[in-house]
Amino acid sequence: MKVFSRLAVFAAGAGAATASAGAAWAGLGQPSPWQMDFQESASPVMTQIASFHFFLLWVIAAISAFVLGLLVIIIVRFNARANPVPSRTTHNTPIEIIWTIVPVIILAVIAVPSFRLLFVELAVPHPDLTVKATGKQWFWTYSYPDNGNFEFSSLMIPEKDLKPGQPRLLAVDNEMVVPVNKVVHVLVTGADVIHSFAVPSFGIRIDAIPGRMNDTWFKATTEGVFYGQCSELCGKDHSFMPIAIRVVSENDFNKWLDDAKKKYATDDSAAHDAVAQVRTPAVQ
Ligand SMILES: [Cu+2]
Repeated sequence: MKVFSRLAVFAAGAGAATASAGAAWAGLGQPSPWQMDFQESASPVMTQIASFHFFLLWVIAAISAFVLGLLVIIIVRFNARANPVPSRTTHNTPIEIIWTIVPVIILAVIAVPSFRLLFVELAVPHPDLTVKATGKQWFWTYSYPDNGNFEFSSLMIPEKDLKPGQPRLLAVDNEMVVPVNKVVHVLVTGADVIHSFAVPSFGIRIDAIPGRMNDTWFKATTEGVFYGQCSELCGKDHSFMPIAIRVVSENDFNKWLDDAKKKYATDDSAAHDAVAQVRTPAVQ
């Protein structure tokens, strides 16, 4: 009985968490223990992805409940004992028309918001700034082509060097920094093999392909640090090339830009490349 009461509490908790769009158990910008849902949204695109997801969840739940209901009716009313002489009916035109048309209507109802969301994700609004992210084995470099064109590498902080508050496998030495409430156009490419640039709280994920420039965008609505990970198997250190984006006020961003222009004036990515080569022979 104890198990059942615990299960009931768990189910109630899960229901409450789902009802509040998962806010209770989902981290903002990073995963949280016992997370049940998406990470909390910090961009208009992710908000739309989450609401489309919950809309679909209701559609799926209704269809599943309907099918389960039909099965229960058949099992109870039409088993061999309850219904010893079965009907020999093979066709019913009205029902056949209904079970063709209703699924078409359901698919159309799903398709409209689905395509609308796809266009929102793909059509980049006029950007306030552009950042180019290049996936390498196994770290990211970021450059700011319309703000001095400096470039810097972003490497994961090893577990032994983590400071309090820095999440394991996610914190990096040099974060990508962007201003809050600005449209950031992200150019994404790969330098060696295919990587993938993904930040759950912004609802972005796009492949970083050598020889090709992909692009995506986000508008961060909250200040803070938002983490993501390479999301395309790219070699032995695939799990150790996190993405960290620090969202700051416009003032702080301009201050950071001034410092960064000096700090990264000399291209240090070549040095990092050399370090990466020594540390881990590239596997193509
Ligand atoms: Cu990768």
